[in-house]
Amino acid sequence: MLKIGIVGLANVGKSTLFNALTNAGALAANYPFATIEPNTGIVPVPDDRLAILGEIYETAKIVPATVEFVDIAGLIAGASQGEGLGNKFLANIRSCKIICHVVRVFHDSNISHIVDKVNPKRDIEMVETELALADIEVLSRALEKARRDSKSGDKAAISRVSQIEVTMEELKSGKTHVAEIAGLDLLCAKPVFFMFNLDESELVDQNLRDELGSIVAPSKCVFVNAKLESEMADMSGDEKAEFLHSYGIAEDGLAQLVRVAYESLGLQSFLTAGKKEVRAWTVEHGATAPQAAGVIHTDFEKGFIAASICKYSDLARLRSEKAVREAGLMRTEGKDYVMQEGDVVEFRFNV
Ligand SMILES: Nc1nc2c(ncn2[C@@H]2O[C@H](COP(=O)(O)OP(=O)(O)O)[C@@H](O)[C@H]2O)c(=O)[nH]1
Ligand SMILES: [Mg+2]
Repeated sequence: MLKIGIVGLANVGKSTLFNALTNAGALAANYPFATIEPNTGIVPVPDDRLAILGEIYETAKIVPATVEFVDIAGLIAGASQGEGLGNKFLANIRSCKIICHVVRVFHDSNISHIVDKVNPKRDIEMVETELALADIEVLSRALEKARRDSKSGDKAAISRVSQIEVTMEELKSGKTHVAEIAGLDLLCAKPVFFMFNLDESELVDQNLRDELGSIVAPSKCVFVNAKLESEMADMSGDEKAEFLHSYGIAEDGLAQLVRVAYESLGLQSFLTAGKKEVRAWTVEHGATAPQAAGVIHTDFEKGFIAASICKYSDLARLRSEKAVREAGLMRTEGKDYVMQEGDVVEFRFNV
């Protein structure tokens, strides 16, 4: 499952957002250390296609793909040194696939800013510095070990020493993104995207969006208002759509966030559908049919024979598998087939 780690300074709206996204009841409070234990929540990936497939296949069982969010306590300067909440919560994001960096843009004199006032660029740099410092610490430990191992003349250990040294230098000289080193789960090696928490009144301000986007480019970003997101958390689909429309917004925070996380990681979804259930699955771009089968079950990959595939758009238009077949739009694909977004698939396999 895709695991997304939420980071950012304290009081930028992480827990408010996390609550809205997961309804998990994390504590949102005007206090720097409100979220002391990491909170984990699992949420369905929004996908309108599933309900339509449910109608076509006459099943009520709809299983969306899921993503996991980890909300951590806010970073303060010195977090990597074990001040405040220290390394403990930074360790919680090492297991995440991607980092969602939440940045405060909203103004509210009642909500204290950890430094002084709203300054997205400086805040981003502060968090990046803490992440880099935390990685430098991990690298220092790994370097000691690699140096010991290399004493025997072991080639792999010797090359690891230089790899670690190079990466440490990069981070010390201010680079914020580095290549991963096997086994270290470096925070600065993870893909990251930014979530700007804007004032309601500035949410659709295109100039502001462009300005913020250029701070973080080429990383992707999304724009939300955490308070609106929490108001939407309890709304039905129609109500939410109307609410979004009234603010001139196309997608809610979750939909934006998942879309951008998928784009950043090169992920796509495929669908399986039948009377028993309709379900969405996640694979990387470029995955072959057997690899996609392996997402469902490792045995499916090993025993892969073929896949019957049609496009979701054809199925949605023609309203039945039979009609798709009759129109010649159902294909049989072999082991070299590269999966496409929106493929509706039935795998054939030996077990
Ligand atoms: N005005 C305003 N307040 C917000 C917004 N987002 C969060 N807050 C408030 O800021 C405080 C800190 O939020 P929280 O989500 O706990 O921040 P965290 O420390 O990053 O987890 C809470 O009192 C929230 O209600 C926002 O978009 N606008
Ligand atoms: Mg929090």
